[in-house]
Amino acid sequence: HDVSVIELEVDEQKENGIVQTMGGKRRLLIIDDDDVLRTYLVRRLELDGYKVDEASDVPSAKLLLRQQAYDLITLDLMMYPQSGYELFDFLKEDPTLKWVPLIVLSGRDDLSDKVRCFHLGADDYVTKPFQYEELAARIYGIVKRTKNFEELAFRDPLTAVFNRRYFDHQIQLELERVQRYPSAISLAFIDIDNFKRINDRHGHHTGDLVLQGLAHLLQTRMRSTDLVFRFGGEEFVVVMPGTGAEAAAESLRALLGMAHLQPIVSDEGEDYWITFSAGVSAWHPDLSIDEWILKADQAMYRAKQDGKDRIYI
Ligand code: GH3
Ligand code: MG
Ligand code: MG
Ligand code: MG
Repeated sequence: HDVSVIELEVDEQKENGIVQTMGGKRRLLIIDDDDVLRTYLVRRLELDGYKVDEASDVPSAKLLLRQQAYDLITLDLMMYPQSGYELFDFLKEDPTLKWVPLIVLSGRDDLSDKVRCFHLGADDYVTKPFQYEELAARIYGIVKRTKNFEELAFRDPLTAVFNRRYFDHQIQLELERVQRYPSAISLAFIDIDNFKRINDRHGHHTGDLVLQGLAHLLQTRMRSTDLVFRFGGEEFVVVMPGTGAEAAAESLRALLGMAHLQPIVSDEGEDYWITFSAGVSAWHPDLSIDEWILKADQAMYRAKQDGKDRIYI
């Protein structure tokens, strides 16, 4: 059997100090028909803190990819009866798999294979034999970059809370969860009162600080399982899993009480105070997502009409 992996001497590894592990379990899929290599890779990667699944051919890889989300795939090209190339089309056609990072791990050192794989969407190409440490470093780098990128795409740059795009994505998952494991879930629509006046009197920069201040208050004072989103200008949405409407309204009233007691932001010796109005609605099985959001929005609107600075259900 040819040796696909060049093993570094153990002390060499230590001296180099290059073995980096990934915080939080990331899940990898190793697709290779070489049993020895695959088993070796799975063992090393698991020791480095990854969860690792393996497939020895394209059909079983497809099966796994349909059942499980992966943070990265390594793909062998020469496999039987279907070559690794046959997986590219499968990945490309599925919107949930299209962006999964992929490293080709192949014995083929041809320029044409490399060029073809990158055109097909591979993120990296490593030729066998390879050193484990180099592959691990490449996996680490790609997974980290992908995570940073996803993180950026889902956050509002001004306040660092989640953005509306992430809300659309996450609310779907939250609802699927409560449909499967029934429990309460509430949503609050929050809108700062007279925010335009803050901008007009003190300038846009102060307005921005106020938005950051409220985002911080929401992020730090709500439960850690609550999700905070900036929905638009001075509107925030909080999703509260496991919380009924009354309890949700109560925790927002407590927050409004804090805003009454202390300025939302102090900047260069100036204190800025705000109040906000909020509408809360609990989900129930007859409500679509849009109806659920609308209910909270309408409750917020009533709170505004009745004089602001209050929370309605
Ligand atoms: P109400 O009490 O009825 O909610 O009135 P309001 O003044 O808070 O609401 P309105 O919707 O009239 O004004 C919202 C303002 O928010 C208008 C817009 O200029 C400002 N705004 C939106 N996005 C930002 C932002 O990112 N930074 C700052 N500083 N202002 C913003
Ligand atoms: Mg092979
Ligand atoms: Mg508004
Ligand atoms: Mg407002």
